[in-house]
Amino acid sequence: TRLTTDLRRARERGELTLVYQPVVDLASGDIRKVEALLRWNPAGRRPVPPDVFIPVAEESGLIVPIGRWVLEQACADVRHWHERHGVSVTVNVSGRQLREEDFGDVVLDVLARYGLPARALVLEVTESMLLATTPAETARIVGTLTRLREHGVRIALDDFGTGYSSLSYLRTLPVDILKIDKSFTPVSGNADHDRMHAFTRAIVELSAVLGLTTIAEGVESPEQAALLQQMGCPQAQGYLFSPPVGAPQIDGLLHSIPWRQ
Ligand code: G
Ligand code: G
Ligand code: MN
Ligand code: NA
Repeated sequence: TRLTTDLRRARERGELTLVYQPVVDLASGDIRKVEALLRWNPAGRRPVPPDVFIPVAEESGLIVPIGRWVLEQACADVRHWHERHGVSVTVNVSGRQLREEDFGDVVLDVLARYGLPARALVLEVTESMLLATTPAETARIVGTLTRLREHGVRIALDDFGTGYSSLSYLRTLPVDILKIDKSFTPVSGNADHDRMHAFTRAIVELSAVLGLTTIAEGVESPEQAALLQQMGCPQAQGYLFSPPVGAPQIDGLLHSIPWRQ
């Protein structure tokens, strides 16, 4: 398709960029991580949203070279943030990338070339990436993630709560961090909100019992942040703190955190 052809040239034309969204420690307000999110601004056209071009990139296989570029750029950008502020970068990874034979080597090579400790990198995977895999492929993905984890790279399970069998994947996958999908972030005023709060609380407690770090996504109000903190959720991201922004703006936020003033 036209989109695939254009996406194939996007990287060499410099049309791909990364923006970063802070992940905040709810108790202190400190920025602990930044999530790298890919953007595509084709010349002379409106930006194409990620939920449109990521699936195209996955189906065409272009996510493999694009994903390598994302990893490279994210590691280049986080170096300074990690040295000065102890901040890690979280990078979204598609099943297609994880199924590549050399994925583990590629990640370790990028870390080595930038002189980055493995701790500076978090890989975000989803439950849905395992939906269409054979048992052999699943075993290989688990093997790759386990190897990276032994080096100190952390693994986050993204969009938790939206998949089909969250608990079985949580048992299968080697995971350090659980990201609660924004549809579970408590909303006050919702007629059903006591019931929703019970779900959110149960996920936070499950995560804690398993020894995982919990991150709530889509936090937009101080009330939501307070409620999540009461539930025992340590970290959050969302428009309350910052939308995804360019690397220079992250530098600014790290030097003066507006929500802490
Ligand atoms: O802001 P938001 O619209 O950026 O992102 C939508 C979704 O697109 C994210 O939740 C994520 O699943 C996906 N996405 C964003 N950046 C990347 C990326 O670099 N790689 C992959 N595989 N997915 C990404
Ligand atoms: O990787 P993932 O699919 O979880 O990406 C998160 C998506 O959520 C991105 O598209 C990001 O732009 C978006 N997002 C980030 N913060 C908020 C928020 O506070 N509210 C809403 N509705 N969306 C958010
Ligand atoms: Mn994500
Ligand atoms: Na998510």
